[in-house]
Amino acid sequence: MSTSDPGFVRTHSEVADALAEGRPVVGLETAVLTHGLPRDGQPAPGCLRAGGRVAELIGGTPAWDADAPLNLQSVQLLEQAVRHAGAVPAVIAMIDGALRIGLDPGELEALALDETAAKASNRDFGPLSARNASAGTTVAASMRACRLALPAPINIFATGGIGGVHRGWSTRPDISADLRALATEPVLVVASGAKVILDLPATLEALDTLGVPVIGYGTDALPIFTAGLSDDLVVPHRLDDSPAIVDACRRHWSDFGQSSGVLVVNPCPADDAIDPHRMDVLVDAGLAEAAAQGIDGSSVTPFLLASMISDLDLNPISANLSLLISNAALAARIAVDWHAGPDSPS
Ligand code: PSU
Ligand code: MN
Repeated sequence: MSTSDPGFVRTHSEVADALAEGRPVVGLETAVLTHGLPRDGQPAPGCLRAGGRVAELIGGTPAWDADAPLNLQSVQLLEQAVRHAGAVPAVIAMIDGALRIGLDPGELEALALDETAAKASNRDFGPLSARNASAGTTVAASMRACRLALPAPINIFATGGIGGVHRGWSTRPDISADLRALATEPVLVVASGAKVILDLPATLEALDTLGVPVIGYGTDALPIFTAGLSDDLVVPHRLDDSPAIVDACRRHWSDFGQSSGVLVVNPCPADDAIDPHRMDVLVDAGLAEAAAQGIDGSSVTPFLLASMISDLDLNPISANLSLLISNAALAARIAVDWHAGPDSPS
């Protein structure tokens, strides 16, 4: 393992060198590896076709191995997309009790195969570390990790969809710590909106209350994760190119002295998106089944994804993979433009 600092927070040497030299770095989470994407399964062949969107963003047709774990290959494609755009990927996870910012390939593979890995939010760091556990990190946990990177914080991070306000919040206030992290950690997060199983209008309201700028990348409508764009939900701001997003963030943090995160929402590429009305039906059916089986809390998303994957003429993996890669690539372009600016603070 090559890291720059001993102790319970360690930045990988490749990431630390890039941060020291002011080169672009993009943080990536691993809850998607341990709890979001399954180990078994394939994207639809069309998703990986030569000349398609995924191929364009990773700089070649993906060398997909039908026998290797889907979750591992997906995160490897995210790293590839970040590198192709000219930035250094920093995959964040807890490994044997240490919070790691950047992993070696063997460590990533071991985590992908580790069925005992926990799902860590930031509240879980201390207790999980005390028992030397390994865990995938949520958006909240990964944003904290970005701020702990040495020798300088990482300020750009990509994920699939953030956590938010769950349906049924008025009887049980299940509100993701991702929202609190967005309110308090000055990190730009690129996501395709929030998880579809959430109460999306309530999630947008909460982001508003918390003072988090939500910026549609080339869209006025809220992206609904794998289901394309909302018919009726509007985001407060729209910016159409990466330099404008860099300007907005610089001014938000430096000129206006604010310390919240910034959420940039990027729609799932249209070719791979699932029809939103179809998605509504599937989510409702999946949630009802989860409730009937007594599944709740952080187990709901993996259950829902599995229930959709078993729907034979639908392949949510293609949509999920496609938006993850698209978000990683956009975050990397923003990171590159950030460092190409006139004065390039970290
Ligand atoms: N979006 C998905 N699948 C996921 C997640 C988001 O489609 O697994 C993960 C992200 O890591 C996010 C976390 O930070 O779920 C939020 O979980 P919770 O609602 O338990 O805070
Ligand atoms: Mn929750």
